Amino acid sequence: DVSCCMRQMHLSLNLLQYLSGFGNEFSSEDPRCPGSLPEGQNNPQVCPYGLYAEQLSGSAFTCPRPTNKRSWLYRILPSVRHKPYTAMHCGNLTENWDEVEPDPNQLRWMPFTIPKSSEKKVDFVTGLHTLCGAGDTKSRNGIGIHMFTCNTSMVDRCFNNSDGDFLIVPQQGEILITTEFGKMMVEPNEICVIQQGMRFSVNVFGETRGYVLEVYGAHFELPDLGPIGANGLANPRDFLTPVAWYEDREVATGYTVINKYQGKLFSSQQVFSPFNVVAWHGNYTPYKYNLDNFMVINCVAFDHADPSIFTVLTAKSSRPGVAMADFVIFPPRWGVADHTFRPPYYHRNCMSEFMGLIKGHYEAKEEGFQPGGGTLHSTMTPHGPDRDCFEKSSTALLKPERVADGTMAFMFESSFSMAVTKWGLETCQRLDKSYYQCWEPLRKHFDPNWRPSKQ
Ligand SMILES: *[C@@H]1O[C@H](CO)[C@@H](O)[C@H](O)[C@H]1NC(C)=O
Ligand SMILES: *[C@@H]1O[C@H](CO)[C@@H](O)[C@H](O)[C@H]1NC(C)=O
Ligand SMILES: CC(=O)N[C@H]1CO[C@H](CO)[C@@H](O)[C@@H]1O
Ligand SMILES: [Fe+2]
Repeated sequence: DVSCCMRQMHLSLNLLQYLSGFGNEFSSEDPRCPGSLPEGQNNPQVCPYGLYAEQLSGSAFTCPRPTNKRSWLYRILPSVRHKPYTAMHCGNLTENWDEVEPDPNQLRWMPFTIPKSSEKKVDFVTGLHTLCGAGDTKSRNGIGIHMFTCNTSMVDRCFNNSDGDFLIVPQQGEILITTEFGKMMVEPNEICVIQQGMRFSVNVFGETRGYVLEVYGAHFELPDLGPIGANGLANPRDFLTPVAWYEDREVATGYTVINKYQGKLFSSQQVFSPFNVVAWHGNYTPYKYNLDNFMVINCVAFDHADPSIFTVLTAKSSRPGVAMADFVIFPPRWGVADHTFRPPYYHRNCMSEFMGLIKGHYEAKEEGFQPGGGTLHSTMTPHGPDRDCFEKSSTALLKPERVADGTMAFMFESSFSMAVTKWGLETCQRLDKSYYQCWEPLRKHFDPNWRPSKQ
């Protein structure tokens, strides 16, 4: 069985990689070709095994060292050997943020529909639907949030995103991602990042759904830890990248490279598999991370720390401390705060907050917010616990308790004020128009005669 064999292969293919810091230079050779990585230089006159050398730059050449990213790929044929790109149908993928009028309301979506293969075959690329976003791929500043729902593997098709990085959050169904750097199996509760310009192809094993956060113009990095110190949150050692894997496969019928460029899709044909990299080295690679490895830090006395303590990865803007987008999770943990209203508090935020649910029940909304669905609370749009949550938690006996067991909710938090697409508001037909009603039953508790009790 193919999927089982892929899974086993994947287990033996992981390497530990470090996301940042001095010496974050890695290399990998396909074990079938020992010595395929040139020694002592990047671009020899003749590469071992008759390979071509090709550099993939993930940052401007002159970026300071901590943000300078590039990898050298040693491949059977260079990427440039392809026919010209032609425009293709973009389906529900868009970067047009003016399709519909702005909508500042709290928005909630029921789980997004996965196509049944009996209806039509939809693969990862055709199954990308843009929900919301802001900014501009051309000026390299912005984000897009997409849902992917698919039921078919990509066959002789790969995707190359010239616009930005994809942070992929599978929610239902594992995905096998073949990249120029090797293969990664990514299961729900794991995430992966495919950075700008890295070609990849997605295999699925059934009905598959997940979320994508795309950022234009920045790469994800680990947040600084400040007073937390050297250890905590997502630790660098838990990020994995694949080892080199190549196929020397000619495709007479044509292999399609789909390029997302300035928000639109283009396709080009070539006669060989693009996964022909025998060896690589550098610090610009795809990677994955298991959310169970997140070391949770939280309040152990009273009140709340801000949700930024749950940041897994951040894509920084040019303003200090302000993210284009943060990827934040709400993992299983202990709640121990004394004399505190423990659930998330009522608030309005200058950032916009998109939330998704991988599994379980989110603590501030036990019903309504379901795995595979989402919510968007836009810039300064008020939100917080529903009435049941407020009443229960205001009178609950406070003792140490487990929070969010069996649950993994996450947030894409962004400094952009995001536009929702026509697909998100209308076409997908998953918008829950009754969402606002969960706050309608909130009632007044104000008592002007209340006095502090004398003790
Ligand atoms: C766009 O989304 C709708 C609803 O989710 C779906 O029915 C339709 O097939 C999609 N269009 C394309 C071209 O994929
Ligand atoms: C992939 O995208 C990069 C830009 O990130 C572009 O330079 C390259 O030509 C593309 N390659 C293919 C084969 O699509
Ligand atoms: C590739 C794949 O797993 N396809 C699945 C798509 O969905 C149908 C049910 O609608 C399954 O039977 C297929 O196995
Ligand atoms: Fe919030």
